[in-house]
Amino acid sequence: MLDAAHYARLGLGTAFEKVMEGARLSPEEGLALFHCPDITAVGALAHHARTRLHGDRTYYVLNRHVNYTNICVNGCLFCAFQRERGQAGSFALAPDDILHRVLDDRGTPFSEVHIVGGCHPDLGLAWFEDVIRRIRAARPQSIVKAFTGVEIAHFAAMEGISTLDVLRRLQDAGLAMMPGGGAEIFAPEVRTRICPRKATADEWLRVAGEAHSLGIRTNCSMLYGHIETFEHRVDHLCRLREQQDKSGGFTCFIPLPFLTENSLLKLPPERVGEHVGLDRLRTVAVSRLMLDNIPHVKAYWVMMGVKMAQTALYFGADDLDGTIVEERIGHDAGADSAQSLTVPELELMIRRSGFTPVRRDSHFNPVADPDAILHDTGHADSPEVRA
Ligand code: MET
Repeated sequence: MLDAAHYARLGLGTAFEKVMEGARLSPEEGLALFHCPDITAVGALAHHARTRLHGDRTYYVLNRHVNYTNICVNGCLFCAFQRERGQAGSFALAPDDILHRVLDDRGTPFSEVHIVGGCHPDLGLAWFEDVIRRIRAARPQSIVKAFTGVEIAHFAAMEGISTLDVLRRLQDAGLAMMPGGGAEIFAPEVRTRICPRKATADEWLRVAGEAHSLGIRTNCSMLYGHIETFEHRVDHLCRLREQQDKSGGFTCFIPLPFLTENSLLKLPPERVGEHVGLDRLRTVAVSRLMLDNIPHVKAYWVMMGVKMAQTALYFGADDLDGTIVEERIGHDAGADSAQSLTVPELELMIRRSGFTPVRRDSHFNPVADPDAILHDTGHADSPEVRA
């Protein structure tokens, strides 16, 4: 499969050699991978890189998502989740609602609470500090992974303090890790069209670097398949790679396909549905190959769909994310996946794809005794939840 002459014929000779040597690909090589007509050749190269890093292991995590509000001042054009305050369908969970969700483990105690939401005009930093402290007290066995760089920048603007101070305060309250959203596409000519009010690329990257400097590891992402070009994708990946060279705290990259339902961002007819499946696989593959300094690439089953996420495991992805339990952002945009997957479903999904499932914690450490977490119920059995 990995035939040097074939890659040379495809115009990927130097990319092939560099991947074999573990050397860094140039932006031009990244672009050539996006344009290469032989997608299986691109996938095989990414699979080689993935296998060198992770063997046949495929990771999953026991987690629970909480989307605390869809009220958001940013109004990004691609976002189907956002509502104005007072608009039909808008919601904002009270701290007790969040705690109720966090304690509701549905029989599978999770190790990670993943919290993101809209940039709400009124919720101040003290509100979030209090929520995190209460979650930590209620579920000490779960890591709080919360807030994108965009939300951190929003809190800082609201409070009139620096993003570094916001991060310090949230870390004191118990924030252990940050998810990777809000990166979208960094290139200003795209960013100003799809999310003009959102934190800029420089701000997002600066917050990531600040978090890393405090020992808060983060994920990173790219929203693709809308108005951006392959050049914009390569530029985005290169900027993440440069940031990782500087601050080193990115754990996992998540390529997020743009889902078109309920979005104000209308695609030109020639782009709608254009090779959607293959483009998703190719983007996973090129990401794996370009991001030589980011250990993990996620096939996020919520957005990709289960079958495509399984296929992506052969195109460079090594993580499927997790149990999720309840999800709004992707589903409001038309994701047709389930709300939740159970541990047996995730394990079967991985085994049937030909990989070895590894249950992990938020930092990708294998959970040594998978049963330990199932027996560590903490406060999860509190009457409040069972009632
Ligand atoms: N508002 C945040 C962002 O845009 C979190 C995701 S949207 C719920 O990054």
